[in-house]
Amino acid sequence: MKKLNVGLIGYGFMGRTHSNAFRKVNNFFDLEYKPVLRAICARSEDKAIDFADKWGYESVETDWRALIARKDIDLIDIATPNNSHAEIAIAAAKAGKMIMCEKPLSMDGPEGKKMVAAVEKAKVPNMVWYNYRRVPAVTLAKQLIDEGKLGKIFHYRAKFLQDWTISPELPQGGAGLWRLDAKVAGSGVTGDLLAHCIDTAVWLNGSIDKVNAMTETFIKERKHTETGKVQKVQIDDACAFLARFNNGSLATFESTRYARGHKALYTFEINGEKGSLAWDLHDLHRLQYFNYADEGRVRGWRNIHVTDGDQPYMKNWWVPGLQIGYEHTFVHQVADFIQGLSSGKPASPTFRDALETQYVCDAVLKSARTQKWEKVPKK
Ligand code: SOE
Repeated sequence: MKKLNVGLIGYGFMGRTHSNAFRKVNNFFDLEYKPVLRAICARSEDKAIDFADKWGYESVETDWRALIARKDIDLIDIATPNNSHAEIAIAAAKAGKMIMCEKPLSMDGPEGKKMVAAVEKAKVPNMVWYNYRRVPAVTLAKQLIDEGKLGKIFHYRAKFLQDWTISPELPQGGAGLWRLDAKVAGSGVTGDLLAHCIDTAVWLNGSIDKVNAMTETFIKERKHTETGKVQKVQIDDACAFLARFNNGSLATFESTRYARGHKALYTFEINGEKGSLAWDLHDLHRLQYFNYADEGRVRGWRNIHVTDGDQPYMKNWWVPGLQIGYEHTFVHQVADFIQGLSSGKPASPTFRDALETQYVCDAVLKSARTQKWEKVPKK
């Protein structure tokens, strides 16, 4: 097996999901390459050492430029907050490294465009970690839609609901809370949560033509962890938007961090002429399917337990009936990335694919400001 030497930047929640995936992928998938955890990079040396010990990285760096300069690194994995993705990715592309970048790709569309130009100019393999595409039930939804099982699609409905920022005492900024700081995150729920919904939606149902959005920031000021001062909150706490897809279907998208009782309730439902599909992250191994062609007496919603060997990814795991979970989606992402290296057919979403999501997010935020329908620019 060839070695794929990984240098990870960032040690937070996403650094853990990615590291776990790199470590496990060859145990479950037969691949041409084996990721080798060469180095973890973090500004704090203590934290980097601690992370390296826990996850088995061979070395640590405290400067990402030094990591990128290393000859023994093939792939740079970016798991840092959003405002550093572009600088790191562009430098890594110039150095000829492959890149896997945490979502969202960038702070906004124009920045994402520069990242796409950099990886395409350098011809380096690249991918963005929109992991929910690789939940087997979601991949099965994609297969069913592509096979025409839903027929013409009329409606797409998606939600991503959380409740972790309701307290006004919660500060903004710093480790763990940078998602509340617009300078670091770019936006609030739009870039953090709706970006997932948009990525899945565009993958399943094609491009979005235009959007009409509203946003709200419920808590207007929060103490900033880094300055200690009470500062204006500039992210969107909640966002809801209407969309028209190019295929003529109508959509509603909603996300908030103020839906008391919901932790990560990502759901979608798709209604077509011949059938419907529904999925729920809290029950991620199930896909609900309604097929109008079924005999009338037994027609109804099927609750498919996606654990069988002929369902996406599942032959690589346990035995039929035994389900997998969240972390496996990241393992699938690495497996597909590596298969893309071997086949020369890059796995999606590439930076270019993810740029489309960025453009939709920009149009959503613009529409919330203008209170008008906004066209999504072509990528
Ligand atoms: C936010 O709480 C968050 O961690 C997102 O940043 C992730 O992308 C999402 O998958 C789960 O929720």
